[in-house]
Amino acid sequence: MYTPDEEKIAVPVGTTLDRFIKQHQQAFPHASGELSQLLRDIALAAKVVNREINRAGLVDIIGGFGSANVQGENQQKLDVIADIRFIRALKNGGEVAAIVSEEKENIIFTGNDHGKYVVAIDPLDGSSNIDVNVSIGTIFSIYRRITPVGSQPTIEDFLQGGRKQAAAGYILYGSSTILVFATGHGVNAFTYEHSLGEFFLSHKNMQIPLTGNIYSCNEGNYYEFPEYVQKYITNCKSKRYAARYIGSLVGDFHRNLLKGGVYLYPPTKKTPVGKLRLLYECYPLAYLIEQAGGQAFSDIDRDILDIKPTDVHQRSPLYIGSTEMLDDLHHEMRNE
Ligand code: AHM
Ligand code: MG
Repeated sequence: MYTPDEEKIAVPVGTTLDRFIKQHQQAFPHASGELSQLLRDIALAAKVVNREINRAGLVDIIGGFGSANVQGENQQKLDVIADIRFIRALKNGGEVAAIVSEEKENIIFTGNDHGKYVVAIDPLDGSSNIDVNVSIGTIFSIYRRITPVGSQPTIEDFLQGGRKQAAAGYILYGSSTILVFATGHGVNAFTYEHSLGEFFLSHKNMQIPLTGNIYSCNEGNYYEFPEYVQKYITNCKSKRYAARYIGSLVGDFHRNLLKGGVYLYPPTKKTPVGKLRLLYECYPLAYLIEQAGGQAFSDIDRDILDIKPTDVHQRSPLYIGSTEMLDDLHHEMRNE
């Protein structure tokens, strides 16, 4: 048909998210198509939110919304917009029976009682970075419900524990927009191509380097950190590691996933149980990191995915990243 030289003129565009999902359908848990559709719904909302974020400076959607969310934190307008967009997409998609959102105190029932899944989501994470053009993200976690399909879901559907996640992922709205997710068979990333309006497979089967030289934490809280974290940070400095902290979990996580590193949000005096939310911040990233060959723990008991949750908005300390770096931190914990 065409010679190899002719073929080279038109560079192939690559694998779209849609084609990838179709090709890997059999590898999805329960493989009946609903989870695939749910991921498509999330991708659609991500495109819309990406559009809103990109024009944020042009229209009046920067700044505070004038209310506080369930955590008592001031909501930004974009927080609210992202919340509406994701919830609407998940409701309209039909596969999700209920949603827990960082922005809403109570479980949101979608009315799709025949949906087989429930979703926990932080629609826009890194709120303090929204107004200043710094990377922000969306984090999501998907469970197959345990209550009978056809009935109204209950809180138990959300409190199954991190190991029961059917899929999890995030969207990073950064120098480019990237959707990263796993369904139990490795972590893949899809970069958004604006002009075509499609996500394309860009990072296949991602693995975090076993070790790295980046540590990410809010060092302003240093004097409030437990002693083992202080010691660990001192070790990082003595090894001349790089301190890199955006203050957007998704951005810090993504960089460390690619380059090797560790992210720490220890308990502090202000937040003795940690700041980050277990269901829609810690669990999904822990699920991804495990499949990418790293680890995540919350205390000496190591594994964050094994924590049995009791509340949909509960918080946890988080240490996540390259295995060998976390082994060093764990060593400091044991010696305390
Ligand atoms: P948010 O959900 O209100 O945006 O809070 C979560 C964010 C994370 O993205 C980030 O890693 C952390 O809070 C930053 O906290 P701090 O400003 O205390 O360092
Ligand atoms: Mg958040």
